Amino acid sequence: MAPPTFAADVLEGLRRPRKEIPSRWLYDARGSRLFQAIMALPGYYPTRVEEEILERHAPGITAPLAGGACSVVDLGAGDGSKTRILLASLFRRSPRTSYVPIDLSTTALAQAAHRMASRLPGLRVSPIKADWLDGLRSLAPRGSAPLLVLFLGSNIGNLERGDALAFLCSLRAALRPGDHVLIGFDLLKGRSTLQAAYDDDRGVTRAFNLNLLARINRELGGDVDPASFEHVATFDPSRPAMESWLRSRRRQVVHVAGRSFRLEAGERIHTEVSCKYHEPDVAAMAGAAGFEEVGRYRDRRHWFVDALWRVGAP
Ligand code: AVI
Repeated sequence: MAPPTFAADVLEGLRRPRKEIPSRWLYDARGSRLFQAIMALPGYYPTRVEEEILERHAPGITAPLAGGACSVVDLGAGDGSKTRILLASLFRRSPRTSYVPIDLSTTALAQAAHRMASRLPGLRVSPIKADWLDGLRSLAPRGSAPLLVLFLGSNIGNLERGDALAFLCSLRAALRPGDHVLIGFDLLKGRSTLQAAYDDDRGVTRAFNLNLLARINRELGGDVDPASFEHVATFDPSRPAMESWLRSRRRQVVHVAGRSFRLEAGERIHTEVSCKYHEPDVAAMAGAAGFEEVGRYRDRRHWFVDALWRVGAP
């Protein structure tokens, strides 16, 4: 199946009764920089709590793979700071460790590769520019070294629950016995904490979301006035999830790639879901996707879980 394009996703998404644009398109070069700024915000807790988990548990997490050769495959490497904590721990005990960041963003890949190579001299780094699963599949045929696949930072939360399970099943199918995955799940917590994380008072998340409209203008010849939209973050306890929207401040018609789209005053475009999990969901997902759970690592406040799963013998 051909990969989705920005143009097709935007044109199709704006035609729907509930207008929506998939969150993957938030990450152009400016969007990636803004997301890095979000990660540094005091209220965006996921970065710090996951760092705390990795600082405390890196030796335990990497123990099943320590000693021999191992490839650490990083899906959505971000700025690489969390991966570095794990890699440093593993590389100290296993000098034959290699690092394989996989990302669609050339900028993110170059940064991750450079940062890791400079901080851990001697580490073999082999970046792959691809969709996560395609990149992983492109590793086959590979040597006998087991993989440790990292899917950190609650990236799984940006997939609807059904899509998350489908993704994990595809991930499982691309791996072989002895491979491990480490996945970050953001747990449900108080509403005010969530609200502050997804609608910060410095306006960085607002700029991140509105950048999508600037990207539409730039890349798809749009005439959308970003000032005529506002960033809205809502909490849906029934799922549970935080959701991001762009809300039209007025009734208007916008043009994108030669097509017209009408928006009512107050009408919203859905741009992102960030699912929050209950701890029992984590074990259930491991089983449903065909993994064996090896360990579950939490921060002191139990706000976040990094789950270590293994592909068992057939
Ligand atoms: C990348 N992802 C895990 C972030 C999240 O928390 O859902 C994206 C984000 N959107 C707004 N703030 C952060």
